[in-house]
Amino acid sequence: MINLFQHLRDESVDASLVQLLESVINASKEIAFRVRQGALAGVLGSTQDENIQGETQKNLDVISNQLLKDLLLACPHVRALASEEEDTVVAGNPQGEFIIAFDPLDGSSNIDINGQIGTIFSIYRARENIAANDEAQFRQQGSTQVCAGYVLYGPSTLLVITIGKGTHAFTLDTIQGTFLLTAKDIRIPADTKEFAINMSNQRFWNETMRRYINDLVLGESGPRGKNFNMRWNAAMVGDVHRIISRGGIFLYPSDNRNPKQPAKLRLLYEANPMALLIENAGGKAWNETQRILEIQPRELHERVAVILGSANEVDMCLNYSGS
Ligand code: AFP
Repeated sequence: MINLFQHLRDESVDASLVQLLESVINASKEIAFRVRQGALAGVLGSTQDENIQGETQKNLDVISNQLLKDLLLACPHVRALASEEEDTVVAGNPQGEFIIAFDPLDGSSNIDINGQIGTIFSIYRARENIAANDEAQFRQQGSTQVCAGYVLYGPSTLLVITIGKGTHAFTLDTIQGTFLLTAKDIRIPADTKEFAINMSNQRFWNETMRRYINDLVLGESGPRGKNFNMRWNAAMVGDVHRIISRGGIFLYPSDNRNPKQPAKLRLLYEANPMALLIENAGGKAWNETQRILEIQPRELHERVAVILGSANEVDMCLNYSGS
């Protein structure tokens, strides 16, 4: 098996991008160690603080964010970084070629129950003639990402990454401390019988989404004519990995719980990187009206509806009549 950096060399990846990825990988290995230690490392539980999202920060959120910031700001190729746990953009080297956005620990509500959690990252080329700490650096459509990936801290620690040509998975060899290529050019089946959604929000969805999901639940006794299974990890990184592994559709639709916040998932460091990974594995990723990678970002922490996964099922959902 070849390791990540041999793979990147084989793919002729830009040396400065490789060095940036080394910073991400080194931080993720530190995070993986602490996740495995759990209570023994004193990383569980919550802080007294809230992030800009209004969410209580878990100790591991803060630790993971700091680990990534320290290593990324020490990398000369990082001009700026944005994080779910940082209110604003953090400037790096003004001559850095890249900017990076990340969710340091996606699935925080799973930390204290030993559930699946992960780090999601998204890398763009820096924009010239814009200050390193200007949010405008990150107002780039997801289709311009040069690299996107996640590290899933599960029974094994996995890196799933795309650098434009295909989506590949690497497994951390904890003895050697290296990520080894374990799945190359992953392809997501176009059809599926598995969906992922938080059903407790059903009364808040629009009528079409309620009918689409209801018909999945009706299975072979309803208009779909086949039975479906449901999974919900409460960590996008875990649900997306299942879809990358065996197909499915993941939905976090808009809802009317809070008119000021009709959507939950963040465009910059959740929806966009996952959309690139999914599309480069043959899947589709839309909000309710357009391809996620074509959304023009406006705010650093803006939120979008997400419908992604097996291409034919995403199409079915987006064009649902239910007749
Ligand atoms: P946390 O990181 O706050 O746990 O949120 C995780 C997440 O952003 C995404 O990873 C999940 O798919 C989604 O929220 C779960 O949302 P619900 O808790 O509303 O099901």
